[in-house]
Amino acid sequence: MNLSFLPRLALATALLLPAGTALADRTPSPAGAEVYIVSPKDGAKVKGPVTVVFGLKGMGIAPAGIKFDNTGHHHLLIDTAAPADLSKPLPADEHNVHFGKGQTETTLALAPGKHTLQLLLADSLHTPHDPAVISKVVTITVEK
Ligand SMILES: [Cu+2]
Repeated sequence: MNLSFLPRLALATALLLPAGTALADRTPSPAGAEVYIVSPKDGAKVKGPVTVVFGLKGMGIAPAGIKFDNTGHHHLLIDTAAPADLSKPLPADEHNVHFGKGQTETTLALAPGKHTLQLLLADSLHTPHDPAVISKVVTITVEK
């Protein structure tokens, strides 16, 4: 079997990519895409349980595993900072909650006190888009 075409094919592919394009396959996000927390508002004092409503502009929602241009699913970062390296799939734990069915809100049982909430959209494989579509941090206080 003659595989000599393979190196040439790889070279041709590399030449088609714009300068600076990483070969790691992060999904592009369209210009102007924005994710935000509709409620609660930053600085809000609320009583638990807390319903968090997700907002998205300029992109659509698709369930995890479904690859479709300009879509993703929500991830809610609870009391944690966004990962420094956004080129990898997001962890899934109590601080990094995936909404892989395409949900656009959730209700959280948060302990009384201050909490931070931040939304991060990610692609079908749970990796943030490039550039990342990430919300401002919302800080709330849950009252007893
Ligand atoms: Cu995910």
